[in-house]
Amino acid sequence: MDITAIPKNFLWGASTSAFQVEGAYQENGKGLSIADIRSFKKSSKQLDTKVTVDHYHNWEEDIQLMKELGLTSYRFSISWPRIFPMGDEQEPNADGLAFYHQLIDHLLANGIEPIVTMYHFDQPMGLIEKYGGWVDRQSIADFVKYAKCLLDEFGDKVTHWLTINEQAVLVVASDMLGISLDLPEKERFQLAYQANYHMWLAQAQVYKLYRDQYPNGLIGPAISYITTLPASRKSADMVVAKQLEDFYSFAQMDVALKGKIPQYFQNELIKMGISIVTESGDATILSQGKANVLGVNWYCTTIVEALPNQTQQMPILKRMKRIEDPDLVYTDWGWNFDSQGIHYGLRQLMDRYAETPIIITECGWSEKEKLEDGEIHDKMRIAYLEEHIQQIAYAVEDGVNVISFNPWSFIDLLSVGDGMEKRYGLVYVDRTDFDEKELKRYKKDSYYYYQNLIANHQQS
Ligand code: BGP
Repeated sequence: MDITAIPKNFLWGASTSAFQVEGAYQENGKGLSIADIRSFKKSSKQLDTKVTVDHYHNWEEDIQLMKELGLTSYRFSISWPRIFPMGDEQEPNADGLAFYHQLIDHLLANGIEPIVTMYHFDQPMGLIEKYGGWVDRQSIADFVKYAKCLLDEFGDKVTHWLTINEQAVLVVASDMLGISLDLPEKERFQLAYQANYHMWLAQAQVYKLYRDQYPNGLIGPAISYITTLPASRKSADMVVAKQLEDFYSFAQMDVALKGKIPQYFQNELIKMGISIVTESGDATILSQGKANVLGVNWYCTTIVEALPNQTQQMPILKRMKRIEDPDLVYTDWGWNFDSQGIHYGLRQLMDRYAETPIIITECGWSEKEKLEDGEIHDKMRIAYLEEHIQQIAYAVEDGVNVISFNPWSFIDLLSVGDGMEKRYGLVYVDRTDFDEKELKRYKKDSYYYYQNLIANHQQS
């Protein structure tokens, strides 16, 4: 392994999100979010958000584990309903703010740079009940009010901000926005893409707000980037791969970084029969509020093949199919291990956004795991980390401006789809879906591997 191209001031981190680690779902004034409600629907089958790994009460121990690991950054999210329990209050919840003040202060005191996500899948349920959440234009003002509150409180100590996590995932899994998956497809996407549009306007206002006040700080989105590869060298496969990747990942990045909705995205909506309600002045809002850092959630590649006899008049989602590559290893949940994909993906980002700094906000390998004599021998996770870090180093060598690596996840946590069964952590938490036990933390083999890698890199 040769990672000498990675600069000495590189941030070595890890990642989590509030509803997946905190627990304390109703403590000290916290309201309920759509992530809570969504998890309660599955409470009889798997872990929900009520306790998870109880980071809310174990944050000091968890930061100690980060420090011992040698982390120099930690990407986490602030729970929106801990700050505005229903979403529409005029004043924030002081206890909520106090929790994050102590967390951030403690991280900084331990030499760990906080990378803070404002909204990671957990819009307050109050806003969804009141006016439908992001589908309503009022949601823009409510998000901007929340973001402004965070910037007023933490702007002097946090210099790395992420606005919205994986907006494209919210659109596809629209129940995370409070839009029923049972609606007819066209109607569901009509609502979801209107919500998507409102999120774009909201984040643009927050970019402007922050960059006007803190010209040296970094702020941007955290985008799900699924590098999309053609199944063959046939141009038909290459075109669908390009169009899918553009529609799903690059449209989100283009809006945030270039301040304009790309034509290829607008064309897709027309093909889908979707029309977005806009107001005059919206284009100016987008062009005046641009991100200056790119958060990239990168796990795997996807491979697509063009369906026969399809015309360009059909939406991209109907003109291709995803296929598995027999040469790649897949997790039990169908995510491949394709490390050169991150090198290729990062090169594409440089082609498109030049030297814009990039934070790898998520990247990780999931497994079902069980303690063996207090140990976890997570060989695949170590191999995944090693190969992906190597490929990132190659990309850096090529000139890509990656500034921080934050694998998913620092600690075992509630998986969005699969409860406690699907684990990603460097730190194991001894609990199952239904048996909380003592929530004891154990360092996995990957923890020691990463600790060693960071120390060697810093000493070299
Ligand atoms: C990303 C999310 C994370 C995380 C991860 C793994 O989409 O930003 O919150 O959960 O994917 O997904 P899952 O939990 O479904 O395995």
